[in-house]
Amino acid sequence: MTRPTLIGAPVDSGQRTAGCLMGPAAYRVAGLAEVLDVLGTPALDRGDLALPAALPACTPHNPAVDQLPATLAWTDLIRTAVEAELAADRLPIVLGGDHALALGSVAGAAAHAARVGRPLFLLWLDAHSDFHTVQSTSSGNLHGTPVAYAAGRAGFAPFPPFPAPVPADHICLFGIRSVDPAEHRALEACEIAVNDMRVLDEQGISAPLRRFLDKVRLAGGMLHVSLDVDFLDPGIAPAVGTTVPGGATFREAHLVCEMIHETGLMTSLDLVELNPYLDERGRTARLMVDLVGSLMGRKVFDRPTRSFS
Ligand code: 4U7
Ligand code: MN
Ligand code: MN
Ligand code: MN
Repeated sequence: MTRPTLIGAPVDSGQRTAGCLMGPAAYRVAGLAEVLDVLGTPALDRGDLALPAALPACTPHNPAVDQLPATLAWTDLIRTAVEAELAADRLPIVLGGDHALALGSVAGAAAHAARVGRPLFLLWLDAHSDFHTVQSTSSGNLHGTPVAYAAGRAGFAPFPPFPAPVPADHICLFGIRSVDPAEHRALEACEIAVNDMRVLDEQGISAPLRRFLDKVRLAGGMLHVSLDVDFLDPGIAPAVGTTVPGGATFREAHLVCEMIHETGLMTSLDLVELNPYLDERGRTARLMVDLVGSLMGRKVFDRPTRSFS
């Protein structure tokens, strides 16, 4: 198993509810490193990335956009950090921080995948589709844009062009239950798999996920997993600024993580949107750490690994 590296990314420029910058510390307090030790995959902890004192001066064409200079600087830092870990044959786990950090992490994964000539696939576990562009966002919160950036959509000036856009049929949105009209129109015009909660209610978690993981395996792909806390039902994961009712249950979330582990396909991971200031005695941070345990191989019983074909 590839050794994990923890990259603290206390990004809070992608939205306006203060607190996400406490995320990396909360994961450490909740025992993330210890869980990985017990699983026999100890992590290298690189500490937290930090923004330079001077940020690039830039003004967006869309006046609604908030904190663009900081998000541009984070994107560059995180892209470089993720790409370096993948090049060193390690599994980067980015500890957020809000979801704007995925503008950088997916770019790093895509740059690496292009360099080694492997296709990149993206599994987006989220209540939201995050398919706005810098141009289309009306809230101005850039944590709602990373899927569109990864897909190579236009409307991202002044961000650098995405290194190697992820083809739409390599992207799987999972757990979706909040999509803005502009995102809806754009998603209808492309081949991205939108597994909204209606699909998961009808088909369960495992069939749609297995379809996607099979595709990744058959293509010999790399798999970037981006786990937004609001994928989970707010009843079990209250520490998030953008709660949406009707999310994944405790067991559904663990099953997703266990299935991903069984395939051995995951090559990079984001943990995003945890806002410890909104938590109840650390329960959301602990749940996220437990889910990483499942992603990295914790199970109650060892079963022979099934092949998903
Ligand atoms: B998250 C939203 F309007 N679509 O653009 C927006 F509903 O990373 C929410 O998934 C974005 O939490 C949520 O502001 C971004 C809103
Ligand atoms: Mn998100
Ligand atoms: Mn979300
Ligand atoms: Mn959010």
